[in-house]
Amino acid sequence: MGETEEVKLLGVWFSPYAIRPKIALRLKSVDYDYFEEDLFGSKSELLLKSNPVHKKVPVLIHNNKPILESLNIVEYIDETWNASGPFILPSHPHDRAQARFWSAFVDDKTEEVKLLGVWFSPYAIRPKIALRLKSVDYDYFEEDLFGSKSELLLKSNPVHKKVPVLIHNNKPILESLNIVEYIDETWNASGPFILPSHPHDRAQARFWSAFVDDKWFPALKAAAITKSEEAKEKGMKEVEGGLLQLEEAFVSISKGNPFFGGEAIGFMDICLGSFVGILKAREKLKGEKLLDESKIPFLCKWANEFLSDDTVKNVVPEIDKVVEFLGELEARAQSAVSKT
Ligand SMILES: N[C@@H](CCC(=O)N[C@@H](CS)C(=O)NCC(=O)O)C(=O)O
Repeated sequence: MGETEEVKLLGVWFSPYAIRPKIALRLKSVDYDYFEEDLFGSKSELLLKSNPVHKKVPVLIHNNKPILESLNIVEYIDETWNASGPFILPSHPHDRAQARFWSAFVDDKTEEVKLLGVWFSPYAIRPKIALRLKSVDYDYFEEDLFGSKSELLLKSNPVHKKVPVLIHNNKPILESLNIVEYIDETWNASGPFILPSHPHDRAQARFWSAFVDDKWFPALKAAAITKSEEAKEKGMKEVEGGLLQLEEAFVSISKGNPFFGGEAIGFMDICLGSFVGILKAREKLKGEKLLDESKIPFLCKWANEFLSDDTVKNVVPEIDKVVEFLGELEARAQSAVSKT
């Protein structure tokens, strides 16, 4: 190798993956320039340009050519600087295959992510979107809430016995928005951040999500099931009022961007967006126009942007399927009332 050799390593000090190329480069006595990334602030242009697929560290840049994935980088170092230092991979093909088998076992099998949900639950949609944003693979278990709940659900969430439940390496995480925050923090090195980075913006996102879950949606649910026409009318007024407040919040928070989270889907988008399917289904089923362009034009546009976003597509159930389900649910509730 000549003197024109340029070796750069992008990493973060705490990443076990970034340690690997550091050891390999030292074994081979290769000089390099190290660049510490700020994964909690903003990633460098060089990282985004070098690893546009995963946007992750480590990245080795050798004479302007990026090499990605830590173990791939280690193999590259072993092959490129083969004349210096000891060999890193075993010399016999069988031993090499074995080393690759066990390294894949360590990297691919140490993470066990399970999600318990039901397809129609707006709450269960939330972790699905978050896991997709972070490109996390997981095993999904559909619960039967109308039949019998699984042992795993009852054991994991003995307090509420509700979905969603995320089980990460055998530890359950409960409550949909709590799960979304956990996903954001746990897989912080992959995908975009879900919560805003500034504490004030984060506090605001949590305020509005609590408004949606504790006030707005419960009002819609109560108005939907009450038998009293007067209570229904009063409840729907409250729901519409809530949407007007959310419209104002959207205009102020999104600052002209398509989402609450800015250019990409964030925490509040996941929270409120999980109910868009239900609003659209109720409109089809009952002609109840809550997403009314003449009253909340920005939220209407946002709702369509949300549903057509790549991360959300195929996660939110089809509106017609929800319409059918809501119809069945209503028939079930009515037959229960007529039996009493
Ligand atoms: N606050 C909870 C609400 C979850 C929830 O209500 N899940 C419903 C499905 S939509 C459920 O599991 N219901 C079962 C039950 O009530 O027994 C969250 O955000 O996760």
